[in-house]
Amino acid sequence: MSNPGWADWQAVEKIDPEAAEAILAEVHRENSKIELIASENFSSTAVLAALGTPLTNKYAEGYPGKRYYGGCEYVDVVENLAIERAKKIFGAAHVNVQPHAGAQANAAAYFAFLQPGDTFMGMELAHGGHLTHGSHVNFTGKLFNVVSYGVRKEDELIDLDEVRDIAKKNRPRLIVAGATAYSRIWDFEAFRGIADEIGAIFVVDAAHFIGLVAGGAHPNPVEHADVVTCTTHKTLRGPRGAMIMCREEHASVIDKSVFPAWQGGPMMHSIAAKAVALAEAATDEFRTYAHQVVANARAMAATFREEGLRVVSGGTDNHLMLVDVRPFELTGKVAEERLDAVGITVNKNAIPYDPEKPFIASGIRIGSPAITTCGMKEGEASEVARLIAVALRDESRADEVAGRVEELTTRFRPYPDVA
Ligand code: DSN
Repeated sequence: MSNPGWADWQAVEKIDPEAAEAILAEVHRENSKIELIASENFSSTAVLAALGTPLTNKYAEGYPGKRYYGGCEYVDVVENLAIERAKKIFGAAHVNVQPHAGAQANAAAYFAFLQPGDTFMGMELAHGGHLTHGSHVNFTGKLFNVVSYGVRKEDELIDLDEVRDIAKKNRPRLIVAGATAYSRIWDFEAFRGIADEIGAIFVVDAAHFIGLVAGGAHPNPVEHADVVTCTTHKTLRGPRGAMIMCREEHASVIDKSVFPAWQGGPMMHSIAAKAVALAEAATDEFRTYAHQVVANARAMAATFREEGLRVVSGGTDNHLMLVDVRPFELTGKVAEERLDAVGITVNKNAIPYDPEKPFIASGIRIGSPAITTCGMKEGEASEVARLIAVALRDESRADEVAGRVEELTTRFRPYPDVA
């Protein structure tokens, strides 16, 4: 097919040189730093190309075949492609690919079943949960009566007996499992059983690990949950956005909750890019990728332990880990800054029962999805963990670490064709 020619970079440079300069600088940053933020990844050039298309022009409120605007025949095709691909990959009965972001997907999922004032149960933010799992600064904390579960102090794992006790005592109408900083496998079957004991809706927020599910490197929550929400830009490696999957019996309330309750016109360029990402996620190459993400995370956790840092809960089963930097007498904030100075990007993160405030924190969160996209395997992942330990232990070796980061990013970069 001929290139229709709309991806006209020179036009951006001509019309808006200031924005063009900042965009190119960001691509250069992505190419030249080691990216370890667990929620970030690098989309393929196919996904990026689909994002930059005239589908951004189209209003398509409604759903395929039932739109409020004319001219939707081609956007219907791309939305159906995304839906059918997601159904096949995850074994979902019903899929909605319109949520603009994870928080909007969660809002739509919750309000499909809840009214303001209802009791809602999710994971405590300070123990790894997300803002939309009940934080008092979020709509969930403001609109629902929130009860939270966390991890045990002794082993930093979710205590299912405690989850059951809290659920039975407070009888939430909806329980959400999922986190932004939990490195272990969730027992979805046990959560399902607890939800069933009290007649609650069971939602899994799979935003972080959905790509591992797609690649067969993580259990599939779709088999157990009433509703699964996820983002499409983390381990799934698609465009920034989200999806909701649910049982057939919930299809109508979920669709109505996304549109017209929570959103207006869907972003059809983003939905087209979701379709492309899901085509990629169905390949053998993606399966290999997902397993490598987990292997790399495990290799990093082992190296951190060897180097004397403490990995929360002792290790990882997925794509991320929390590293307690107190053994090196540092805070998460200082560690993040020190690593940034040598070209390694992480985020400071509270660890469970953290004595520090969240903006200081005692830990850093490390994720392997982005470096794995760049082609790193266990050897390089371990080396990156060792470089982190060196940079944190001995500031005088910063130049040596930065030099090695430069060598690694010359070989392992997301967009090698962009100078
Ligand atoms: N901000 C994401 C993360 O970093 O985990 C969650 O939305």
